[in-house]
Amino acid sequence: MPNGRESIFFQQIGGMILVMEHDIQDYFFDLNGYIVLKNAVDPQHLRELNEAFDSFPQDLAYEGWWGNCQRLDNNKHAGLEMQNIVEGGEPFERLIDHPSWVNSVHKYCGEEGSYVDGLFIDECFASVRRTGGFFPFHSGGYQGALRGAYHYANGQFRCGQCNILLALTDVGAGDGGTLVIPGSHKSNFVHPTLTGSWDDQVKRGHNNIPGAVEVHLKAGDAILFVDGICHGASARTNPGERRVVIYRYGVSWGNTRYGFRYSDELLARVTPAQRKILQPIPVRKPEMATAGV
Ligand SMILES: O=C(O)CCC(=O)C(=O)O
Repeated sequence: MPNGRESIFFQQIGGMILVMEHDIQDYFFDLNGYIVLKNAVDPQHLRELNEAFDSFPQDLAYEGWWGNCQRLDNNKHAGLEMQNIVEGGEPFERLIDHPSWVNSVHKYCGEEGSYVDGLFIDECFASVRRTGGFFPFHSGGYQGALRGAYHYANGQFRCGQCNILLALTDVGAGDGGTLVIPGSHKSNFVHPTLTGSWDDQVKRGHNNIPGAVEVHLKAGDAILFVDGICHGASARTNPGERRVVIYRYGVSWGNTRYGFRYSDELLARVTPAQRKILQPIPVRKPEMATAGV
Protein backbone atom coordinates (compact mmCIF):
# COMPACT_ATOMS: atom_id res chain seq x y z
CA MET A 1 0.00 0.00 0.00
CA PRO A 2 1.62 3.27 -1.03
CA ASN A 3 1.93 5.85 1.81
CA GLY A 4 -0.22 3.68 4.07
CA ARG A 5 -3.26 4.52 1.96
CA GLU A 6 -5.74 1.79 1.13
CA SER A 7 -5.85 2.53 -2.53
CA ILE A 8 -4.21 4.64 -5.18
CA PHE A 9 -5.19 4.72 -8.81
CA PHE A 10 -4.60 6.72 -11.92
CA GLN A 11 -7.17 8.23 -14.16
CA GLN A 12 -6.38 9.68 -17.54
CA ILE A 13 -8.45 12.71 -18.51
CA GLY A 14 -7.47 14.13 -21.89
CA GLY A 15 -3.70 14.27 -21.85
CA MET A 16 -3.55 14.58 -18.04
CA ILE A 17 -2.93 11.81 -15.58
CA LEU A 18 -4.63 12.32 -12.23
CA VAL A 19 -3.36 10.48 -9.18
CA MET A 20 -6.35 9.64 -7.02
CA GLU A 21 -5.82 8.50 -3.47
CA HIS A 22 -8.46 7.33 -1.09
CA ASP A 23 -8.80 5.14 1.94
CA ILE A 24 -11.59 3.00 3.36
CA GLN A 25 -13.08 5.98 5.22
CA ASP A 26 -13.24 8.05 2.02
CA TYR A 27 -14.84 5.09 0.25
CA PHE A 28 -17.68 4.80 2.77
CA PHE A 29 -18.10 8.55 3.16
CA ASP A 30 -18.54 8.83 -0.60
CA LEU A 31 -20.83 5.80 -0.77
CA ASN A 32 -23.08 6.45 2.23
CA GLY A 33 -22.62 10.15 3.01
CA TYR A 34 -21.61 9.47 6.61
CA ILE A 35 -19.10 7.58 8.75
CA VAL A 36 -18.86 6.84 12.47
CA LEU A 37 -15.72 7.87 14.37
CA LYS A 38 -15.36 5.53 17.34
CA ASN A 39 -13.95 7.00 20.60
CA ALA A 40 -13.51 10.38 18.96
CA VAL A 41 -12.93 12.14 22.29
CA ASP A 42 -11.21 10.65 25.33
CA PRO A 43 -13.05 9.92 28.64
CA GLN A 44 -11.60 12.97 30.42
CA HIS A 45 -12.73 15.34 27.67
CA LEU A 46 -16.12 13.63 27.62
CA ARG A 47 -16.46 14.22 31.36
CA GLU A 48 -15.57 17.90 31.00
CA LEU A 49 -18.10 18.37 28.21
CA ASN A 50 -20.82 16.74 30.30
CA GLU A 51 -19.92 18.95 33.27
CA ALA A 52 -20.24 21.96 30.99
CA PHE A 53 -23.73 20.76 29.97
CA ASP A 54 -24.59 20.44 33.68
CA SER A 55 -23.78 24.14 34.12
CA PHE A 56 -26.22 25.35 31.43
CA PRO A 57 -28.84 27.62 33.04
CA GLN A 58 -31.95 25.47 33.37
CA ASP A 59 -34.44 28.32 33.13
CA LEU A 60 -33.05 30.05 30.03
CA ALA A 61 -35.94 31.14 27.83
CA TYR A 62 -35.97 30.61 24.09
CA GLU A 63 -33.65 33.26 22.52
CA GLY A 64 -32.16 34.03 25.96
CA TRP A 65 -28.40 34.67 26.08
CA TRP A 66 -25.81 32.91 28.23
CA GLY A 67 -22.62 34.90 27.64
CA ASN A 68 -22.11 34.76 23.86
CA CYS A 69 -24.19 31.56 23.56
CA GLN A 70 -27.88 31.75 22.82
CA ARG A 71 -30.68 29.29 23.30
CA LEU A 72 -32.09 28.96 19.81
CA ASP A 73 -33.97 25.69 19.37
CA ASN A 74 -34.08 24.91 15.67
CA ASN A 75 -37.64 23.62 15.79
CA LYS A 76 -40.26 22.93 18.40
CA HIS A 77 -39.61 19.18 18.44
CA ALA A 78 -35.83 18.97 18.78
CA GLY A 79 -35.36 20.02 22.41
CA LEU A 80 -32.99 22.57 23.90
CA GLU A 81 -30.28 23.83 21.55
CA MET A 82 -27.56 26.14 22.89
CA GLN A 83 -26.05 27.89 19.90
CA ASN A 84 -22.53 29.25 19.42
CA ILE A 85 -21.42 26.74 22.02
CA VAL A 86 -17.76 27.24 21.18
CA GLU A 87 -18.13 30.24 23.52
CA GLY A 88 -19.38 27.93 26.29
CA GLY A 89 -16.00 27.02 27.76
CA GLU A 90 -12.60 25.52 27.02
CA PRO A 91 -13.81 21.91 26.48
CA PHE A 92 -15.83 23.23 23.51
CA GLU A 93 -12.83 25.21 22.20
CA ARG A 94 -10.85 21.97 22.04
CA LEU A 95 -13.38 20.61 19.56
CA ILE A 96 -12.65 23.33 16.96
CA ASP A 97 -9.72 21.48 15.40
CA HIS A 98 -10.00 18.15 17.16
CA PRO A 99 -7.47 15.67 15.75
CA SER A 100 -10.14 12.96 15.45
CA TRP A 101 -11.81 14.80 12.61
CA VAL A 102 -10.12 18.05 11.56
CA ASN A 103 -8.12 16.52 8.71
CA SER A 104 -11.14 14.64 7.40
CA VAL A 105 -13.49 17.62 7.38
CA HIS A 106 -10.74 19.69 5.83
CA LYS A 107 -10.40 17.14 3.05
CA TYR A 108 -14.16 16.84 2.49
CA CYS A 109 -15.37 20.43 2.75
CA GLY A 110 -12.28 22.65 3.15
CA GLU A 111 -11.68 23.44 -0.53
CA GLU A 112 -8.39 21.54 -0.18
CA GLY A 113 -5.67 22.58 -2.60
CA SER A 114 -7.58 25.57 -3.95
CA TYR A 115 -6.91 29.28 -3.43
CA VAL A 116 -9.56 29.31 -0.70
CA ASP A 117 -8.20 26.24 1.10
CA GLY A 118 -9.41 26.23 4.70
CA LEU A 119 -12.30 25.52 7.02
CA PHE A 120 -14.89 27.58 8.81
CA ILE A 121 -17.35 26.67 11.57
CA ASP A 122 -20.61 28.18 10.55
CA GLU A 123 -22.74 26.71 13.31
CA CYS A 124 -21.99 24.90 16.55
CA PHE A 125 -24.46 23.97 19.23
CA ALA A 126 -25.21 21.76 22.18
CA SER A 127 -28.40 19.73 21.98
CA VAL A 128 -30.35 18.21 24.85
CA ARG A 129 -33.22 15.95 23.83
CA ARG A 130 -35.72 14.59 26.30
CA THR A 131 -38.58 12.09 26.01
CA GLY A 132 -40.77 12.82 22.98
CA GLY A 133 -38.16 14.97 21.22
CA PHE A 134 -37.14 14.20 17.65
CA PHE A 135 -35.85 15.92 14.52
CA PRO A 136 -37.84 15.85 11.27
CA PHE A 137 -36.06 14.59 8.14
CA HIS A 138 -34.48 17.20 5.90
CA SER A 139 -31.82 17.63 3.20
CA GLY A 140 -31.06 14.98 0.55
CA GLY A 141 -29.55 15.42 -2.90
CA TYR A 142 -32.87 16.33 -4.51
CA GLN A 143 -33.09 20.13 -4.83
CA GLY A 144 -30.57 20.46 -1.99
CA ALA A 145 -28.93 23.77 -1.15
CA LEU A 146 -25.41 24.22 -2.50
CA ARG A 147 -24.31 25.08 1.05
CA GLY A 148 -24.69 21.48 2.23
CA ALA A 149 -24.20 19.71 -1.09
CA TYR A 150 -22.05 16.65 -1.62
CA HIS A 151 -19.56 17.05 -4.42
CA TYR A 152 -16.57 15.07 -5.64
CA ALA A 153 -14.82 15.62 -8.95
CA ASN A 154 -11.34 15.45 -10.48
CA GLY A 155 -9.84 13.74 -7.46
CA GLN A 156 -11.13 16.34 -4.97
CA PHE A 157 -13.93 16.45 -2.45
CA ARG A 158 -15.77 19.76 -2.68
CA CYS A 159 -18.63 19.36 -0.22
CA GLY A 160 -20.38 22.49 1.01
CA GLN A 161 -20.76 21.43 4.62
CA CYS A 162 -19.88 18.47 6.82
CA ASN A 163 -21.17 17.97 10.33
CA ILE A 164 -19.65 16.40 13.39
CA LEU A 165 -22.31 15.11 15.78
CA LEU A 166 -20.52 14.07 18.96
CA ALA A 167 -22.45 11.92 21.45
CA LEU A 168 -21.95 12.78 25.13
CA THR A 169 -24.35 10.07 26.26
CA ASP A 170 -24.86 6.59 24.84
CA VAL A 171 -27.40 6.68 22.01
CA GLY A 172 -29.16 3.36 21.48
CA ALA A 173 -32.69 2.15 20.80
CA GLY A 174 -35.28 4.60 22.17
CA ASP A 175 -32.72 7.34 22.83
CA GLY A 176 -33.68 9.55 19.87
CA GLY A 177 -30.76 8.61 17.63
CA THR A 178 -29.78 10.33 14.41
CA LEU A 179 -31.46 8.89 11.33
CA VAL A 180 -29.73 8.87 7.96
CA ILE A 181 -30.72 7.54 4.56
CA PRO A 182 -27.41 6.19 3.27
CA GLY A 183 -26.61 7.39 -0.25
CA SER A 184 -29.36 10.04 -0.24
CA HIS A 185 -26.77 12.82 -0.57
CA LYS A 186 -26.64 11.83 -4.25
CA SER A 187 -30.35 11.23 -4.72
CA ASN A 188 -32.13 12.73 -7.72
CA PHE A 189 -35.53 12.15 -6.15
CA VAL A 190 -37.32 13.22 -3.01
CA HIS A 191 -38.03 10.29 -0.69
CA PRO A 192 -41.66 9.41 -1.51
CA THR A 193 -42.68 9.21 2.16
CA LEU A 194 -40.98 12.47 3.12
CA THR A 195 -42.86 14.94 0.98
CA GLY A 196 -44.66 17.96 2.45
CA SER A 197 -43.83 20.08 5.44
CA TRP A 198 -42.21 19.11 8.74
CA ASP A 199 -45.64 19.30 10.35
CA ASP A 200 -46.90 16.72 7.80
CA GLN A 201 -44.03 14.45 8.89
CA VAL A 202 -45.02 14.92 12.50
CA LYS A 203 -48.60 13.89 11.70
CA ARG A 204 -47.48 10.81 9.73
CA GLY A 205 -44.67 9.88 12.16
CA HIS A 206 -41.22 9.21 10.79
CA ASN A 207 -39.78 6.33 12.75
CA ASN A 208 -40.28 3.68 10.05
CA ILE A 209 -39.05 5.37 6.91
CA PRO A 210 -37.89 2.86 4.27
CA GLY A 211 -34.11 3.01 3.87
CA ALA A 212 -33.48 5.02 7.05
CA VAL A 213 -30.81 3.83 9.46
CA GLU A 214 -30.68 4.89 13.11
CA VAL A 215 -27.07 5.44 14.07
CA HIS A 216 -26.25 4.06 17.52
CA LEU A 217 -23.31 5.55 19.34
CA LYS A 218 -21.40 5.15 22.57
CA ALA A 219 -20.67 8.33 24.49
CA GLY A 220 -17.52 9.75 22.90
CA ASP A 221 -18.31 8.47 19.38
CA ALA A 222 -19.10 10.92 16.60
CA ILE A 223 -20.87 10.84 13.26
CA LEU A 224 -19.24 12.73 10.42
CA PHE A 225 -21.84 13.37 7.72
CA VAL A 226 -22.31 15.59 4.74
CA ASP A 227 -25.19 17.97 5.46
CA GLY A 228 -26.69 17.07 2.09
CA ILE A 229 -27.59 13.56 3.25
CA CYS A 230 -31.28 13.14 4.12
CA HIS A 231 -31.23 13.02 7.92
CA GLY A 232 -33.17 13.67 11.11
CA ALA A 233 -33.59 11.91 14.46
CA SER A 234 -36.10 9.41 15.78
CA ALA A 235 -38.39 10.21 18.69
CA ARG A 236 -36.86 9.64 22.10
CA THR A 237 -39.02 7.21 24.06
CA ASN A 238 -36.64 6.52 26.95
CA PRO A 239 -36.52 8.69 30.07
CA GLY A 240 -33.51 10.90 30.67
CA GLU A 241 -31.76 12.96 28.02
CA ARG A 242 -29.65 12.61 24.91
CA ARG A 243 -26.73 15.03 24.83
CA VAL A 244 -24.83 15.80 21.65
CA VAL A 245 -22.68 18.58 20.32
CA ILE A 246 -22.93 19.47 16.62
CA TYR A 247 -20.19 21.42 14.81
CA ARG A 248 -20.94 22.26 11.19
CA TYR A 249 -17.83 22.84 9.12
CA GLY A 250 -17.88 24.52 5.77
CA VAL A 251 -15.85 26.45 3.27
CA SER A 252 -13.40 29.12 4.44
CA TRP A 253 -15.41 31.85 2.74
CA GLY A 254 -18.69 30.95 4.47
CA ASN A 255 -20.70 32.94 6.97
CA THR A 256 -22.27 31.96 10.26
CA ARG A 257 -25.75 30.58 9.81
CA TYR A 258 -27.48 32.76 12.39
CA GLY A 259 -25.14 35.76 12.31
CA PHE A 260 -23.17 34.96 15.48
CA ARG A 261 -19.80 36.69 15.72
CA TYR A 262 -17.07 35.05 17.76
CA SER A 263 -16.02 37.31 20.62
CA ASP A 264 -12.66 39.13 20.57
CA GLU A 265 -11.80 37.31 23.81
CA LEU A 266 -12.30 33.90 22.20
CA LEU A 267 -10.38 34.86 19.08
CA ALA A 268 -7.50 36.15 21.23
CA ARG A 269 -7.45 33.05 23.44
CA VAL A 270 -7.49 30.19 20.93
CA THR A 271 -4.46 28.85 19.02
CA PRO A 272 -3.58 30.35 15.62
CA ALA A 273 -4.84 27.17 13.91
CA GLN A 274 -8.17 27.42 15.75
CA ARG A 275 -8.45 31.15 15.06
CA LYS A 276 -8.01 30.44 11.36
CA ILE A 277 -11.06 28.17 11.49
CA LEU A 278 -13.20 30.65 13.45
CA GLN A 279 -12.11 33.63 11.40
CA PRO A 280 -10.45 32.45 8.15
CA ILE A 281 -10.60 35.94 6.67
CA PRO A 282 -9.40 38.53 9.22
CA VAL A 283 -11.34 41.78 9.31
CA ARG A 284 -9.75 44.50 7.15
CA LYS A 285 -10.35 48.12 8.23
CA PRO A 286 -8.22 51.29 7.99
CA GLU A 287 -7.72 51.52 11.77
CA MET A 288 -6.14 48.06 11.71
CA ALA A 289 -3.46 49.23 9.27
CA THR A 290 -2.51 52.09 11.61
CA ALA A 291 -2.43 49.65 14.52
CA GLY A 292 0.05 47.58 12.53
CA VAL A 293 -2.29 44.59 12.19
O1 LIG B 1 -30.37 15.63 16.39
C1 LIG B 1 -30.00 14.88 15.51
O2 LIG B 1 -29.64 13.72 15.70
C2 LIG B 1 -30.01 15.39 14.09
C3 LIG B 1 -29.85 16.87 14.04
C4 LIG B 1 -30.09 17.40 12.70
O3 LIG B 1 -30.66 16.80 11.88
C5 LIG B 1 -29.60 18.72 12.36
O4 LIG B 1 -29.17 19.47 13.26
O5 LIG B 1 -29.61 19.08 11.18
